Amino acid sequence: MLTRIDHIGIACFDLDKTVEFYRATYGFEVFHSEVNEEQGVREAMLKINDTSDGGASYLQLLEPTREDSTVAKWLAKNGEGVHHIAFGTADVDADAADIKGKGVRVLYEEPRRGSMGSRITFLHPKDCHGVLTELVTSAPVESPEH
Ligand code: V0V
Ligand code: CO
Repeated sequence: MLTRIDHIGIACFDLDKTVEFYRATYGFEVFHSEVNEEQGVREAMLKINDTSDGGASYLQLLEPTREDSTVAKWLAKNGEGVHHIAFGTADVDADAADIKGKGVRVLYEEPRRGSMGSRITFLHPKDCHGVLTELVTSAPVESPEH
């Protein structure tokens, strides 16, 4: 079951400048940043709010790390802007299988590694009324060691 907006992915040419815009304009701070080589992105997660399912909602600012990445290709065609929306679920495998059964193309056979150790997959934008849609299961919160 999809229980929250996990994040909105925003493609930009210059991550540092875009982070600074969100900080100076809205007061949002970087909660986490990382490079995901497989996806070809450098990203910053700005936490907007916690959610009732124990997760959170973020803005995900994305800068391409290589010319042949999906985000570089998209930026060249569209310029900066909203690139994808991501719904959070406790079980990305089950939701991806369910949605695939409804005739929507799921892009990965198995979920891949996403931000902060999450497991992610994508739905084809052409099957989703023009919106690249991601499904995310967050990494479990580590219980404190005794
Ligand atoms: C492409 N299209 C889009 C789109 N990207 N439509 C809406 N939103 C987007 N973001 C349209 C495009 O305009 C074309 O339509 C058509 O789809 C085919 O696009 P293409 O440019 O030929 O590109 P493809 O087919 O090579 O790749 C498109 C897909 C690719 C969606 C298959 O971008 C992909 O695999 N995306 C999933 C991975 C990803 O985006 N990773 C970056 C974020 P027309 O012109 O033919 O009508 S990584 C992330 O979010 C992480 C790590 C995380 O959350 O943790
Ligand atoms: Co994303």
